[in-house]
Amino acid sequence: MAKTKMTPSIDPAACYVLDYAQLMGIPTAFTRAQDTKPCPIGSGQSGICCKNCYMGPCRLTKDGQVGVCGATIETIAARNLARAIAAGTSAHSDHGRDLAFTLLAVALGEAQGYEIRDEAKLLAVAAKHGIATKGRQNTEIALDIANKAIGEFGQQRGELSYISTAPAKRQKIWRDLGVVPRGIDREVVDILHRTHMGDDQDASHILMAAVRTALADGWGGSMWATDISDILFGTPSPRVGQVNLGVLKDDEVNIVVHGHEPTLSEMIVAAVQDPELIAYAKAKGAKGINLSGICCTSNEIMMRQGIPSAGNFLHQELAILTGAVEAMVVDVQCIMQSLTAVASNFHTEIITTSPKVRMPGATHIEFDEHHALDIAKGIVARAIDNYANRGEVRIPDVTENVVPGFSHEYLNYMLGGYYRQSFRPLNEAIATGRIRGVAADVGCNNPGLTQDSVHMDVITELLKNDVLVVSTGCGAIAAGKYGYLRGEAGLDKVGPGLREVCEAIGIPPVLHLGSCVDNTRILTVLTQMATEGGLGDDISDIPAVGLAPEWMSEKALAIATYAVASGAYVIMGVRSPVDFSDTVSDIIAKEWEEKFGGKLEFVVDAPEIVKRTIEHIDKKRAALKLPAYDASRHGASGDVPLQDYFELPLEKQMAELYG
Ligand code: SF4
Ligand code: MSK
Repeated sequence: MAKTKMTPSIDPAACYVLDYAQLMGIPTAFTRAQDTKPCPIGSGQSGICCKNCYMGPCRLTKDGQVGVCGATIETIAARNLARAIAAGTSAHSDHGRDLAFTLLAVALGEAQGYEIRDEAKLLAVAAKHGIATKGRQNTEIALDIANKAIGEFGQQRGELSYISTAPAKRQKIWRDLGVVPRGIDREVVDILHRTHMGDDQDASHILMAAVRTALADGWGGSMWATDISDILFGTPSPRVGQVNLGVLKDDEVNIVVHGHEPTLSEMIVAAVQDPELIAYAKAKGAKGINLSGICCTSNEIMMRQGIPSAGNFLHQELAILTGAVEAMVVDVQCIMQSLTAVASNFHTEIITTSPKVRMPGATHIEFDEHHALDIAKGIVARAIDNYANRGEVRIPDVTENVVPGFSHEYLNYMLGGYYRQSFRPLNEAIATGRIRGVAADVGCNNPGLTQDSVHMDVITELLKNDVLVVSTGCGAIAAGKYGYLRGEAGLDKVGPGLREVCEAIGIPPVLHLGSCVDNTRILTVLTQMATEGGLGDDISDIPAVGLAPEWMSEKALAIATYAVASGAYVIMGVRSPVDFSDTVSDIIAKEWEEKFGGKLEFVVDAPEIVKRTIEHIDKKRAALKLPAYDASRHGASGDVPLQDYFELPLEKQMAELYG
């Protein structure tokens, strides 16, 4: 096994555990990423590869080359990107479908342990979809919502109903361009069909269909997933949590949940609090049962229950390497096949739970929402039994406090108060230049980069420049590891205007909005900012940028595409999957910008990502005729106290600031 040549991580907890892996000769994604050269053809850097039929595969490495069927480089690049977007859409949306079936079971009284925890959200979601609520039982409303959601997966004609919640101008753009999704499954199938050998051969046309599919994710399957999760498990609001491997306990039974779906993990949260199981753990010599999470399952239960996070995507193997994990319970997405190989060096049991996911070497205990609590208790008991098999442990003493839970609903309340819920103060802080703009730093870790380094370089620089950062997925966990999700802490690194806003409202400089399906919360926030007034009337008018600097999954491409189609400028890092085709690179940047007002670019270096982000924000500020950003106007004593300041009409605020 090769020694890691690149610094594997900026996280001291990761480095500590990786040193042990190195010593023991246990391979991890960090070493494999360096031992395995990515195929330059498959990655789009030095060529392009098509394997859509068995006359190929066709590897095109020179300009003008075509495949056996005559397919050009741009056709193949567009088809490959479209298929990745369809795969990402299918993963997010299938997650939404499973939640809809759980809600259906709850409505029918068939789901053990679940209930409708958030009645206000139930009513709000019903209103969005035109479902009657007056004089009806919650279960009746939930039944209609579940059936509406399930129906949208198989819908063949018409429009997905969340489309009508986008800004009016955006809806018109989509309708005029013919990209309004008809049904969620239909759009995924459409891409698989049109990219089959001998179908759509026009790169631009293929990619417009990919946009429609991505919109079926962002304004369809993912939005259903977020809303139904909130109905069943509660809409997140800020709570204190902890992140990093130090959340594992050396004297308790450690259970780590990993994947994406909150359905089973919420039941495990309930099961670990069962007095009988706690007593059972004590009888086995442990001091208690300690639950933590990895990846987006972790985000789901940290946002709602304050359950600690053992880390982001690249921490999944590392948690096992501590020797302290009795059971790692996985569901769907982002689960490395290497987990069982790493676990074979320790006592850790890997437990798969989804009917869709089996792993050789893992124990399969299939999840069924009709008996969820019993299944969760069985898993916890199994982990307790495994405690006796634990050997030496090495848990790095590294944790950080975090305050996650900034749902769109909480932001509304936080900014406007209970009686005047509103995004106006945020819009006004941007309009006056206290906040220069907004950036969403989202997405994965990628072992081709130093873990968390680009997330942190980008976030740090943007905060210094008074750019408010919102975050989801593994990017949010990264921000948490380095102190940016800690209430007022970290504000010494934040620009003066943003700092004032954070101090006045009492928020961290980076707002954790949830898991990767919860990028839809960002769409909702942007929609409300666009309709609130003062920042134009469409998402594309807002001084905001989407960033996925360490992305790795197909879901990230789907998210980026629906964000672009919604009007956002999105910059992804790592490398471009369409690098070898200038035509396709131009379509997703220039052509999409003309059509949607948003564009997709791939930029590797953190300073360049920051530069383009700030340039875009300033360009949007200028287009809105807002005052140019000037940090020297803020932060000095003598400023009008922010709360009073927000009470003034916008013209007075401008006069206050600019004379
Ligand atoms: Fe080659 Fe065309 Fe078949 Fe692709 S579809 S593998 S380019 S022959
Ligand atoms: S888990 S998709 S590594 S964000 Fe949502 Fe993290 Fe990316 Fe998976």
